[in-house]
Parts: sequence; structure tokens; C-alpha cells
Amino acid sequence: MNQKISIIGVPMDLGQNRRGVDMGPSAIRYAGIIDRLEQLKLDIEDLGDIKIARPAHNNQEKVDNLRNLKEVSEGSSLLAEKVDQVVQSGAFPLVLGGDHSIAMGTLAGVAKHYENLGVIWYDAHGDLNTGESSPSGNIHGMPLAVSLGIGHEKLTNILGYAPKIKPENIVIIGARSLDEGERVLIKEKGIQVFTMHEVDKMGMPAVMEESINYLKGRTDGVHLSLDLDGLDPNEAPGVGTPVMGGLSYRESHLAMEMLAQSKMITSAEFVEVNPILDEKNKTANMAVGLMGSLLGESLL
Ligand code: HAR
Ligand code: MN
Ligand code: MN
Ligand code: MN
Repeated sequence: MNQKISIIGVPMDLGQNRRGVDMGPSAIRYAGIIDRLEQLKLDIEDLGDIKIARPAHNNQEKVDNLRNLKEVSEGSSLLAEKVDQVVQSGAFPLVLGGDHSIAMGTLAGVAKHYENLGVIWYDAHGDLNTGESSPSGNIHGMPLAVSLGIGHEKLTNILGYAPKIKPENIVIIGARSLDEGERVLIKEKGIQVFTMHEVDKMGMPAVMEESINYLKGRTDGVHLSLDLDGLDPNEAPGVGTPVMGGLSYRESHLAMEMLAQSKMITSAEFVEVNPILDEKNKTANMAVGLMGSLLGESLL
């Protein structure tokens, strides 16, 4: 039987304050994700989009320095339930964002099915802030900390359990914008990070080989959380928080191909595609190309 891939769109833009990232799932579908994956002998099912609130207060409300706490928490809970069902059914969840706050929901739905879920966090940022450490109050800068059980209870307790993952099962790749509180947490928890400095020094093949070997021994499934701002903004301009000096398209393709060869990835999400800030849907097209590589295009 062919592997079943269940696509879930999450039109969430409330985890940060630039509108348009809620159109990410549409932009990725428009860029041809379904056709692309159907060519890979995969059984593709599009479950449509999770219903996300459109608050009248227009993103002004903060509780404990957490912007739109209620809506983000509720949206992530709905996503978590859907992802839980997909994993339960034996399919591979492929989640389309939406801002990166949705990773709290994806991980809540996935991690309950594994003893030791591994996470590859492919991102310019660490997303390890809390309401206390965040310079912005934007929840999309917090989902990795939340998944470790660190942060507001309305977020850490999605699906009624915490933590979702263990610090030693995480690998961050592409980081180049870390806040002070995030650096402290990385050191304190011993989280594996390949910053751009390491990628430049070691090269992507060695970074991926080390990441795969590191996770292979200690995990029973691995989730890929790919933030398109991990890529260089010259190549992926349609993101809300671009940071210069990022990963190239070719490095990222290689990374996805090596993950495909490793056969270790059991769920994935592609987030932060903002078509309003993009150039002719370039960033959504890039995301679709990377999903093709991750799901085995190069192995055929
Ligand atoms: N670290 C900054 C903050 O917490 C910027 C976070 C930007 N996050 C994302 N996701 N785009 O990686 O506000
Ligand atoms: Mn991110
Ligand atoms: Mn678990
Ligand atoms: Mn980011």
C-alpha cells in the first residue's frame, strides 16, 4: 500500500503582527502541491483548512505579553486534534502554515504517539521565547519552548499533556537570530544547534549527516518543522521576519533529500509563507519543491 499523506492547511496569522501569512496554505496549494506529490506514487488527501478565528480587535490584545493568546491557543488545539486523528489513522501529516505558532498544535497531535519524538527545527530563529523573554509578544517566536513545556499554561497544556518533546531530541538548523533568553535556554537544556556559522564551516552535507546520526539513536519518529525564513530572503522573500545570510535553495534541497534517504521523517510542517510579501509566489513554489524532495522526488 502507498504511504498516505494527509494535508492540513492552517490559515493562522495571529501569532505575529504582519497580515497575509494566513494565505500561506492557499499560496502553497496554488503552487501545485497536490499534483507534485501525486506524481510520487503517494496517496494524497487534502483535509482542507482548520478554522481560525478572525478577531475584531485586530491583534491588539496581549495577555502576559502574549498577543492573541486565546485565538492562537484555540487554533492550535483544533489543529492538534486533527493531527492526532491523522497519525492515529496511520497517515503522514503534512501541515501548511500559517505562522510558526501552529507548531505547538502539530507537535501536540504528533508527540502523544511517540515515546521520543525527534524534532528538526529548520529556521533563522530559535522560537524558544516565553512571554517573559520575548521582545515582541509574538507567539510564533515561542512554539519550541512551549513544546518543551516552558511558557503559559494555555499553550503548554494543549491536548492536556506536557511536555511534548525532550530537549535532547531537538536539532535546530539555520539559526542566525537568537534572543538572549533563547541562548540561555539552549545552553541550559543542551539543545543541539547548527547555526549559520556551523553550516558555513562544516557544509550542509556534514550538518545533515550529524543531525541524522544524532537523532537516529535516540528517537522513534522525527517531525520536520520548516520555517521558510530559514532560507535566504533573496531566494524566499515571502516571509514576515526575514534575516540576511540564510540557507540557499540548493542547500535546503540537499537537506530534504538526505532526510528522504534517511526515511526517518514521520510528519512535517512548512510555515511562514506570506504571499502578500512574496514575489510572484516564489516562496510558496520553493516550499512545494522542498516538500517534493522531502517526500522522495530524488529517490525515484
Ligand atoms: N525572536 C523574535 C521574537 O520572539 C522573532 C521571532 C520570529 N519568529 C519567526 N519564527 N518568524 O521563527 O519575536
Ligand atoms: Mn519559526
Ligand atoms: Mn511523547
Ligand atoms: Mn523564523
